[in-house]
Amino acid sequence: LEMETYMHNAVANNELCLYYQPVMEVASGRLIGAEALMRWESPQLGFLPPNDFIPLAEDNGLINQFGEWAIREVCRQHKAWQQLGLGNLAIAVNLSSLQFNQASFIPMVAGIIKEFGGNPTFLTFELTESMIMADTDNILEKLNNLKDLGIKLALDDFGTGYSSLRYLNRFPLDTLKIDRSFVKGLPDNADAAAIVSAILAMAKALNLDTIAEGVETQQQKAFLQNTSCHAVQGFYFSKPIPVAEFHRYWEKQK
Ligand code: G
Ligand code: G
Ligand code: MN
Ligand code: NA
Repeated sequence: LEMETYMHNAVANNELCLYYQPVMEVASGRLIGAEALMRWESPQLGFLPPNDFIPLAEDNGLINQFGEWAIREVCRQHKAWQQLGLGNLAIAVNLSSLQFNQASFIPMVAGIIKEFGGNPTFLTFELTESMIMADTDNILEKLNNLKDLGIKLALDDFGTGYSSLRYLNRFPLDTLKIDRSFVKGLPDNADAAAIVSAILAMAKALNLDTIAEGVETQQQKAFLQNTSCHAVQGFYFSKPIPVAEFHRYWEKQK
């Protein structure tokens, strides 16, 4: 397979890059963080979004290398931003379940954190419901290991999976990311409004932070403000953008 051949050299040839989607605090309207989203700029295949190559990387195992690259890259980027005096933004990275289930995952992460001096208070890992619902007994231990390293944990696409509500308490999660399929119906769709309100009330009761994804309109933002969602991301603010563009976005809203 042609793509597979090129994929093996993507990290070595420095062809992967991260786009950053701004995350805004609802109450203040200020930029407080970003979600890092991988792209592959292949000289042979062109510019590829993650849905075009991550499934294959999960099949052939290269996701481990790609995922390790992404974690190191956000640590490097955060350090560069601090050295530029740009302040301390929270940065989230997506994990794939294959990567998370590797025996070497925790030592790999610990090694990167150590490379960058420890205490990564800026760093969040985004997990999916299926990852923490998997039938393996060391998941809690792994999540605790990540927390011990100082990493925050967010549950991505919340509401679309099969998570039992007791997992929200049992696992050391920090943040729920409300899936954009619910946000899409706001504010007029009564079911969407009820579901989002219920998730926000539950998150508050369980002391979990909340980020709503896929916010595209002022009306959606207003609904989330009225229901005390903590943070939002979506095309209304910005799509995921390259670092240079992200710098301009950051400067502009200061
Ligand atoms: O950026 P975009 O919205 O096209 O991302 C599409 C999907 O790809 C999302 O579900 C996102 O979680 C996933 N994705 C993006 N970057 C990464 C990454 O670095 N690692 C993994 N495992 N998934 C990613
Ligand atoms: O699964 P995950 O939440 O990581 O997916 C992030 C994906 O959502 C990326 O592909 C990103 O481009 C996309 N995305 C981000 N904001 C919006 C939005 O406001 N509307 C839509 N339709 N997609 C969005
Ligand atoms: Mn995500
Ligand atoms: Na999501």
